[in-house]
Amino acid sequence: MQLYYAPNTISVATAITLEEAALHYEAIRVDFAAGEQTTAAYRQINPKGRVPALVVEGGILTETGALLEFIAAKAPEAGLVPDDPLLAARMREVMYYLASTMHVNHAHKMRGHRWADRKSSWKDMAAKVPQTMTASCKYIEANGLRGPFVLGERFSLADPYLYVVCSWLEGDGVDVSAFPKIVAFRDAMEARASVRAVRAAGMLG
Ligand SMILES: N[C@@H](CCC(=O)N[C@@H](CS)C(=O)NCC(=O)O)C(=O)O
Repeated sequence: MQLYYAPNTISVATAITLEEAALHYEAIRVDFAAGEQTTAAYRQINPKGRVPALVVEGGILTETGALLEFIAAKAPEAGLVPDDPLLAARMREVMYYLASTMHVNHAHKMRGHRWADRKSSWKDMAAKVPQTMTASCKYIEANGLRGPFVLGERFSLADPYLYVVCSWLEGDGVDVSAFPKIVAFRDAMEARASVRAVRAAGMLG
């Protein structure tokens, strides 16, 4: 497999999950500073001009949630999705929230041009990010984290996803000291070999 990624972006959640699953992959860095994700060549890989994209036997997959589910299905022995339907749905409840709300809140800081044409509107959207990300943290702190991990003691696909989103909090102007469960969750993730490996590879930092 080949993972197209950029450091500190949501694509790193896929790298962490590949590490957790002990699946071999080649990491290919997309140069955001040079706008490589917007080039015609990269759009052949991901027509959305975003990372992650995962090249697998039979095609190219995009969308973090889909990639994580694919990895879990390829490595069932890693136990990344609970068998219990309620627990599995709880895991996805957090993943869908991250994809549809919290990541989108974060994107308003740098990517206002997606939603509005006036630069003054971009500034206004960016100014709102500390507030919307803090609101998301309140939700995660109260309802998203049942223990050290999303499902309590049990690690699942929601954890690498949440971890990468939570690595953006300081940059998004969130006072993390108000969220002790999130801080403890980040510490628990940072102790894992998977996170250490992607950090050592320069994907986080
Ligand atoms: N829903 C997508 C979102 C992907 C996404 O927005 N990735 C960002 C990085 S965090 C990106 O590639 N941005 C590049 C750009 O907007 O030019 C997923 O989770 O895969």
